[in-house]
Amino acid sequence: MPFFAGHHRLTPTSSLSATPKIRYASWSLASSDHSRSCARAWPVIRPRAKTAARERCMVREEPGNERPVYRLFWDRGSANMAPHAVLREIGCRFELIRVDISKGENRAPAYLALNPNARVPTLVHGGRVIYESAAILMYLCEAHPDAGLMPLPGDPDRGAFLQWLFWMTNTLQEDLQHWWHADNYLDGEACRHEMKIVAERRLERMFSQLDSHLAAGGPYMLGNRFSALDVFLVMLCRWTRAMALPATSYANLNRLIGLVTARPAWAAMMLAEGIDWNGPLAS
Ligand SMILES: N[C@@H](CCC(=O)N[C@@H](CS)C(=O)NCC(=O)O)C(=O)O
Repeated sequence: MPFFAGHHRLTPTSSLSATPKIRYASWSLASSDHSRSCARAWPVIRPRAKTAARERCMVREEPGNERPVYRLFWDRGSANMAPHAVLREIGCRFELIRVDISKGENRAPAYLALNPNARVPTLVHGGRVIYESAAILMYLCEAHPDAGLMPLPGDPDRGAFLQWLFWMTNTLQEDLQHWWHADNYLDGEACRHEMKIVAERRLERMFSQLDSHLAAGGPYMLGNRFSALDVFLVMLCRWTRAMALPATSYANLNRLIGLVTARPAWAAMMLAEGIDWNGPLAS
């Protein structure tokens, strides 16, 4: 019983929401039988024995072994896009569980028990819960080295991979947050407006920097080597499409966007999330 670790367990509910081709189970957390005796941090994640109402989104299903390996809590077009596409690149079994931010489901106590930041994505793997899209990305890539989606320790490209991924998540993504969610930072409308202007200016510089990097050594962030970094970057590029200078305006970034969006895994992710490049954005 290694994962009797917290206060809740995940159970499916009977309602299902429809999206193209795939239906996703909605979810709830119920008190664990073991909640009183266990003090560790993470909720217990245990599906009910009967899962007839649950339809899983899995690729490469193996007969006789249909349990999803991973559960990804997501919303349309959100920071889950990259981990979601990477799950499909890897080809492992997984289940998508929608957290509808527009309905406040990310603030439900059940979800907060998984991710106290009230953000998506969250990945559940066995009894482990991981949030932060870049961390999930690395976790998946390292768990599936055969997929070749990131340079592992000892690989000369590893430093560049880590550098860019951390820069993207703590610098580029931060300014995208300022642009989309100035309301998270400032109270006054005038201040928010100014914050958006500054963020957009900073983003233009960052996308120019990326474009120069790709011009000098593309077409991918690691030269000729496709990696999860490219998927992460293209996710962030999509979030610029309502800006004066979207990422598609930069020739080398646009080439990268073309390469990544042509991949079957990316296309399947977009279809499953019910979005296109110009469609709805939750971020
Ligand atoms: N640094 C986090 C950011 C996640 C994030 O901001 N997710 C947004 C959607 S893209 C969210 O859940 N927003 C809900 C809210 O702020 O209420 C990550 O990369 O996972």
